[in-house]
Amino acid sequence: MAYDPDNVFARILRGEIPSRKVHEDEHTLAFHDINPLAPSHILVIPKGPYVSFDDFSEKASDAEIAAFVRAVGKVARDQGLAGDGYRILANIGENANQEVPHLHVHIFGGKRLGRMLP
Ligand code: DGP
Repeated sequence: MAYDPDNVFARILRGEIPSRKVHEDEHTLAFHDINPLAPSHILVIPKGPYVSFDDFSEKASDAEIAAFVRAVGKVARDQGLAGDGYRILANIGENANQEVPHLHVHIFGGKRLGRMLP
């Protein structure tokens, strides 16, 4: 799938849509999900134009991948989630019901989460 430069997260990256940011660095941005499913529900996205984890894992530079992984861990720690635990999740494509075609990892925490089954 070609990257759609007008998807909602591209617009957040360009500052056209507001977001509640919790982290930003050269390669990544993290912000609160607009429709939180847990007391803490943060989305971490790369700044580059990647539709999903599928093309990110293939095309992103080592620096982008490292920054992204580091950002996910840092955001979880900064939100105070590391002690009690949390969940990270990425939906990829149709079978996973990915809604926004820009890679995002969800961080869920702040409560005892249900078991995740397909
Ligand atoms: P997914 O189903 O994995 O593609 O999740 C997309 C998530 O994006 C969903 O939890 C809601 C969130 N979302 C959609 N539009 C916006 C928005 O404009 N701002 C923010 N902060 N989150 C959004």
